[in-house]
Amino acid sequence: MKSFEVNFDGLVGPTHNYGGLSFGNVASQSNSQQASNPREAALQGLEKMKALMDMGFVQGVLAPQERPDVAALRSLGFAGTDAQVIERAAKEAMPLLVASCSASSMWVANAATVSPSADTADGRVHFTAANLNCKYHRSIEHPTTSRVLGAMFADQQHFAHHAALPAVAQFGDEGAANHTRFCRDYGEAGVEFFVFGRSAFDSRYPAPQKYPARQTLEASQAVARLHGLSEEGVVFAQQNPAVIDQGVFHNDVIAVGNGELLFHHQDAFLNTEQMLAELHGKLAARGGNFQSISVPRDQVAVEDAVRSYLFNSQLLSRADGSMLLIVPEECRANPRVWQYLQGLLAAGGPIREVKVFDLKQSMQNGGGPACLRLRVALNETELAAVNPGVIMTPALYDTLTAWVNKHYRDALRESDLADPQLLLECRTALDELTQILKLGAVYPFQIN
Ligand code: SUG
Repeated sequence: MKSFEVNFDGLVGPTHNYGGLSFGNVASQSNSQQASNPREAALQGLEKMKALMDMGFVQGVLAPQERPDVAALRSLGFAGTDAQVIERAAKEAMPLLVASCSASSMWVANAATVSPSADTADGRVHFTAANLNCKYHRSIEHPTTSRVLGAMFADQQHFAHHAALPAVAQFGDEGAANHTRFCRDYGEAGVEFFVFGRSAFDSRYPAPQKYPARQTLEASQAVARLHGLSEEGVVFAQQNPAVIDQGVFHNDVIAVGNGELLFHHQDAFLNTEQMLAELHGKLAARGGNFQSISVPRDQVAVEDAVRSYLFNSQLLSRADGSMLLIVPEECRANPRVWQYLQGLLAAGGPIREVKVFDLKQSMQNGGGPACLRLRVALNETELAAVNPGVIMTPALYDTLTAWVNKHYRDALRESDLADPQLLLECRTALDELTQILKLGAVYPFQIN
């Protein structure tokens, strides 16, 4: 049976703004308070989805969340009508209003961890929504994420959904941003690679000094257990704490994997040689031939990787078996990174083509091409069981583009977030979106 890696991209929500909310994420902190352009952000994301669809990849779309999250503000003690809740939060606790307005659910690599059916004990595709509990503005995403994923992958014969892990730092889970899967073919059993930043219960593992390590070993282990993965099919590895302290807040800022290939920075991991040997051995036992490309620090410094998001790229397998790398414009703007990429192509290895996309609106909050997509490997039967409303087609692209142009503002500043009109605009837009994507009622305003 044929199988595919389907990329579900997060559609940027109408409140996209630069809130400076993510300590440890250099872009988020340095662009704080700048005016954003939600319309441009959403259109940039749609362009990427369309381009991949046009190249023949199966492309999906993942809906944004209801923001401002009035229910979250109510749970923090702001009361009255919805408009009063927003007004009071703006007056008494602006940072909480900003957090409740974040469109951060666009970075769907953090929505969940997904294990394909070939890897799991019960032969279903498993999803665990990420608790994202390191940052308040992201910790409020998972209940809606679970409902949206449930509406996209509803067939219980093929899809199993797990609630987010306990919402404490010891089980900090950031989803697929710290998870990659290696395989010979998407439909065959593979090796799932879980990368953690620290251990919550074992002090022998080092931890970063300056910035938080968002993913714990214990969270990764729990997800692997929930998904019914076998010991032969998993490898756990620790991120180098020194790079977390340089702004690598997720492993997908410094490494990306696909098929039999891991593309990573020399300084990405601890105990790299041992880890690569384990990956090689486990994939070989599954009939695969693991390969890695290590980018030397003297060609691309960690700082250049963080600024350009070279590794936050999408590594895609083309029909002829070669690979394509989707990178953000910032890679072309960085002479060292661009030179490295030219050399990589000239070397004639597995990566044969680099395509550049303008994702500046998202990049300014630390979200590149890979952050914007959730990968779900599916066989033909499973793909047929996915809600067809969320699979990108030329008609859906046109409809979504018109929907964005109709509903989104082209400028948003912090002071705009207090406008109760923004809430109404968002709800009107999202109500229409659930009809376009055939999701049913998934948002708090539709349910309560
Ligand atoms: O969690 N930025 C996100 C970026 C997530 C990127 N995802 C991956 N690497 N997979 C984060 O730090 C910034 C929001 C703000 O500051 O307005 C933010 O949440």
